Amino acid sequence: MTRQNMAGSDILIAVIGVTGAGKTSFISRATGRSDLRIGHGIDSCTENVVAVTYMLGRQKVTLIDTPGFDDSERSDTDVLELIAAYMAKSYENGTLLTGILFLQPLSQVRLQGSEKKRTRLFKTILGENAYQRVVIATTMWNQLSETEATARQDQRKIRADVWGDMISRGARVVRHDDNAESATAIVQLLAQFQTPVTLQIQQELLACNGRVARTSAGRQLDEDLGAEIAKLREEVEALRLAREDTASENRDLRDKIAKLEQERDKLQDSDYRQLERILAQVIPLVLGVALGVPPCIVQ
Ligand SMILES: Nc1nc2c(ncn2[C@@H]2O[C@H](COP(=O)(O)OP(=O)(O)OP(=O)(O)O)[C@@H](O)[C@H]2O)c(=O)[nH]1
Ligand SMILES: [Mg+2]
Repeated sequence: MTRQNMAGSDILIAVIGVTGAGKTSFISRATGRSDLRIGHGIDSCTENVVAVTYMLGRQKVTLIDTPGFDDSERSDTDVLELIAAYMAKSYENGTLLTGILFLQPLSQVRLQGSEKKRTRLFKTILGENAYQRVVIATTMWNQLSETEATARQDQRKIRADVWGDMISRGARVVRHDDNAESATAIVQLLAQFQTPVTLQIQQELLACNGRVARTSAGRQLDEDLGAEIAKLREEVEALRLAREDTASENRDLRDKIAKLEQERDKLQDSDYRQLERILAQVIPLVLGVALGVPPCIVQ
């Protein structure tokens, strides 16, 4: 395989990462292009896989912008299909990647389940053999203190279920400072790779006639969706039980209300003169019993 791929670029880099990670911003910084759609709102932005080519010195570089997982509009399945279709087509055309840039924002305080899940999904797209061609660039450093950002980056580096396993197979972690110099340095790091790399999903799609569901990434996503469905079903069941409890509590409360209302009615009907009459009859009777006088005498 020659160093220049069939796309005519010397360097071909796929830029991946969750929505809002800063993929399009990175490409804009690296290429100096100001016409790329960067998402400044809460909605996800890039809707399709878009290749942006520019000259870096004497090298022709193509950066492939991808829609991010965790999109506000599209499901992870839609995003996986888009990435898979692009990667499969370029593999068939002989357009092979030089490297992969994986962007990860450090803005999340905790390493949340969703981040772990998406990282796992990216890993299954790439495959272990491609890890050595991965540069993980952390973004959003200017949104938090240096100490905090470093701590969050280190936390992800040491954990095997996050980046640890990728690092032990050659992936590198660098900081991206959201400016042109930083972006160029990262592209140069990726441009050092001499031979093209094939992603696991590219090989798998070819082997299984393009069926995304049969790839490792497809199976991983299916597992994640299954886990999410099971969790939601548990929540539905918990709500149903809570509703039953509430229904029985409601019945108890209704009984209590009925009793109180009866008591209230009784109170309304009560007539002290009637009470006096009753007492007038009862007291002599009691007295008579106490004195040993037969009841008929008292009467
Ligand atoms: N503070 C800070 N903001 C950044 C950085 N990178 C990107 N942003 C901002 O983050 C927001 C999202 O950036 P995008 O480049 O659109 O993110 P994306 O990964 O392309 O998102 P999708 O297209 O939805 O997948 C924009 O407001 C950017 O200006 C960074 O390193 N630091
Ligand atoms: Mg984008």
